[in-house]
Amino acid sequence: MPIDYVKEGRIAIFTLNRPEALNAIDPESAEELSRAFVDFRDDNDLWVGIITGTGIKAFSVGADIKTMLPELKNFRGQPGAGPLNFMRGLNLWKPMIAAINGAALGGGLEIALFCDFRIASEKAIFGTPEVTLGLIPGWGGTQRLPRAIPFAKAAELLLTGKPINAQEAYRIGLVNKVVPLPELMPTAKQMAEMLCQRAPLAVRAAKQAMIHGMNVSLGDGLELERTLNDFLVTTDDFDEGCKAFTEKRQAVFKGK
Ligand code: CO8
Repeated sequence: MPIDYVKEGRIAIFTLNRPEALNAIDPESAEELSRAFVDFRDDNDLWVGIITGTGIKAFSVGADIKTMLPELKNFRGQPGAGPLNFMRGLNLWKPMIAAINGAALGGGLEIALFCDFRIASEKAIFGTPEVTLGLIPGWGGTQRLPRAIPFAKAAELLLTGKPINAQEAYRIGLVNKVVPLPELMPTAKQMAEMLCQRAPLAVRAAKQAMIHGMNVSLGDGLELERTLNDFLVTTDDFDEGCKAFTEKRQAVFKGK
């Protein structure tokens, strides 16, 4: 299977699993990943996702140049989420962590940018080599990268296609943390478990407010924040969070 999708308690783990092609995304991988993302989004028992790659060399080197890129001509002119675009229009508000075990290039970096947290192994590299192929990123990279890091650094990556190493990625704020490879998944799981202790509906509302808020006026963003909080104060988890604080104990959230 090009995508390994497993559920561990409240955590979903997606593993890009085509090591013979450095975990490049072919049409079958895109379809499987799309199905797994939808399952994760709709399964109430799952609260946090981790996405990683098989092997020590690559997280993912992006779209499969041999089998995926030739398809692009067939899908010209399709607005919104085309059949090859498995990250668009998902409205996935559950937190996602990218555990970047190696090269994250092109669409591989775009998958990492789709996530909220990026943890990298020391040997990981990051880049958008699409301009070397006569293309630009097509899974959100031109939009998410300049929102994630300073514009000049995004321009350097997007316009030159030259990769940067993990230390530079940390320095410019592209990744949250750099760890030795053996500590990568334990660190990602530790972060996921910490997120699972927070009120899940509040975590999702915070993500939704951040992402929508980046694209609207401050006034509209503040209104969205108010609307989300109007909903959160009606939840059982809000009552539980306040009660647990008063009783000096850890809150037990249910996502209700
Ligand atoms: N696609 C298909 N196969 C790949 C890819 C790829 N992106 N990258 C590597 N491979 C394959 C190689 O062909 C090779 O296979 P084989 O042994 O059968 O020849 C195997 O993986 C190992 O690769 P290398 O021998 O090249 O390994 P090296 O260590 O020498 O080099 C690199 C590693 C530097 C990562 C090199 O493989 C490379 O430059 N790869 C291309 C990376 C790239 O350009 N990625 C961008 C792809 S385009 C993209 O992601 C656009 C996304 C948006 C699409 C929009 C859709 C709607």
